[in-house]
Amino acid sequence: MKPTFSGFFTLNDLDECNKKNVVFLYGIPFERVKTTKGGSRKGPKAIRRQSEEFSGVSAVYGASISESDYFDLGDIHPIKEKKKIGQIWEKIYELDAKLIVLGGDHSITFDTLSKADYDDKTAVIWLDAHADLADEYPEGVFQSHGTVFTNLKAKKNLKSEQMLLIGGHAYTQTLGEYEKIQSKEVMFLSAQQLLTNSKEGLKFIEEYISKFERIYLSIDLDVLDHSYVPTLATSEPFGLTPQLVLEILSLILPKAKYVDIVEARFTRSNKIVLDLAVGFVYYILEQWEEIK
Ligand SMILES: [Mn+2]
Repeated sequence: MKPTFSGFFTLNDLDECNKKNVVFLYGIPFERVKTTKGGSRKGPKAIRRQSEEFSGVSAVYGASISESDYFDLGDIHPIKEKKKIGQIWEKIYELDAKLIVLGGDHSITFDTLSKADYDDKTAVIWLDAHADLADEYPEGVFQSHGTVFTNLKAKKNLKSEQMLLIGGHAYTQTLGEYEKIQSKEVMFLSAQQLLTNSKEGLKFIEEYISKFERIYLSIDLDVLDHSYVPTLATSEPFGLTPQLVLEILSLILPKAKYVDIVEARFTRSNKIVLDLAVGFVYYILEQWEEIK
């Protein structure tokens, strides 16, 4: 049997759910072009399995998960089931629901967020070591984990102010991306700014969020320092601590409608990244419970 995220009910038929304010979760076990070590496609299954081992009662977590409001929709194929993603969004807007998506590599963010609704009060925030703002990556490839936010900005006609990259610390893979950040094609708060003066950094995030009503949030686990997530395909030194990520999340989550967690590549001997991913999911649920 396929594992369900612990605390969630399996929901095979969307029409069966008519409850307001619920949380949906699905996985996209998918990697597009790979220039780096593969394996993030195994994330959804492994994270669900790890959720069964995880202690939700700790100094960080209360035991307040109310399981009747959480529904696991299983895994979705981003190309063959494009239509289904659109239908899920319709349901989410109808029920005032929220969505958590487990990747997959970072390209899967585009599969879901390109089907979402946007207005002037909507912002896209991504936590990431890199900008993912290439026009093509690798050369000749226009849809990959390196081009996600270029594609989303163009497709949805988003303004520079509507896009914020947080925690970049190796933030370019190409010179073009560096120029885009320099010329403020998106807003940017680096890992170094946050680590040097976290008070200032968190204040910047708080002020940014106050201008918006709805946030779509993408967490690339490589925003964490290399030492926490050495198994990732593209982890980098001088990144954020888990504690700082939690503090950032607590500011963003009250307005977040969507959160994805991507690039959870692990090895047989090191599965720490799976615990971090599960921990973030429970933290997200707790923060959302508080604003109900
Ligand atoms: Mn990324």
